[in-house]
Amino acid sequence: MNDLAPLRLDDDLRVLVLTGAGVSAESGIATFRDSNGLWEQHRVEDVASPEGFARDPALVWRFYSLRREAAAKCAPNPGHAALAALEDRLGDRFLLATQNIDGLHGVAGNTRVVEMHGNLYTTRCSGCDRRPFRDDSLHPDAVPRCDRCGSMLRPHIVWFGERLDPADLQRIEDFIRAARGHRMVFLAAGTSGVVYPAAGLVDVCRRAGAETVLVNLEAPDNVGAFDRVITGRSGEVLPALFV
Ligand code: BJW
Ligand code: ZN
Repeated sequence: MNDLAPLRLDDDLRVLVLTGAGVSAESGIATFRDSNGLWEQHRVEDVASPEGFARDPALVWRFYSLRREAAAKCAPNPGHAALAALEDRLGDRFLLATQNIDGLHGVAGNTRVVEMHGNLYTTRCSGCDRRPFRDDSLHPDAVPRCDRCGSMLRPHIVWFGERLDPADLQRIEDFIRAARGHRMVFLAAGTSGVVYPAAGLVDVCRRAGAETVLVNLEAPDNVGAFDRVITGRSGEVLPALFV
């Protein structure tokens, strides 16, 4: 049964939030494991993997161009706003780790954000070490090239089989370590709990003594790891969760 009791905010509280595609669903952005994980008959793994990019980079750029175009029309929803308000109240006692690449947490006002899987509007070179750069250009037909070295450009996104940025993981680990000895809540919202290492954060936080809370439309794979499970839409549950 749903336990809708709000979480009490006190001066000792540290909150690590993990969000997934479900949090952006009410903004009109499709979740991953909708449509049986297919995109125009392609498995998502094929358009979001280094092997897929090597095989057909134009297809991958079409996929991400359409997603850039679609996400640009979307705005944060009340779930995003609730997390921005929570950061306002907690300051450095708050960290948001998101698997989403749509940037909507930043638009909503969150600044303490780790974009674990990259950013839809950032591009990098597959050949040289120029810094990843902000880029909202669309490439539905041809693969863009680096104007420094001529190699193919690619979205700055962590695909399957790719390593997450160690600095991002370190930032999350540091937050958890600093929260030891304090009251800590790990709150996951809108994620199916199948993609690692994000799906393992709940266990890491449990071991560090956190209370673990999940807000999701349905019970995901790792539901057993949570102390509290609230099934519902994040845009409706999150605004009522903190007092
Ligand atoms: C709502 C809602 C509403 C709907 N309100 N809720 C350990 C075990 C097994 C496998 C592995 C392992 N460790 C690593 C792996 C391999 C792999 C992996 O996890 N595979 C699994 C699928 C089995 N992981 C990796 O490859 C990662 N890399 C890695 O581990 O590297 C190691 C390494 C070391 C040394 C050298 C080299 C490598 C990288 C993972 C990157 C994932 N990237 C993607 C795609 C790119 C981003 C993009 O294009 O957008 O990121 S995959 C895709 O899944 C995307 C998402 O961020 C991610 C998570 O999905 P999410 O957010 O959970 O969405 P959904 O759709 O699955 O779920 C939405 C949920 O919301 C549902 O439950 C709905 O019910 C709910 N919902 N509306 C509330 N309104
Ligand atoms: Zn280059």
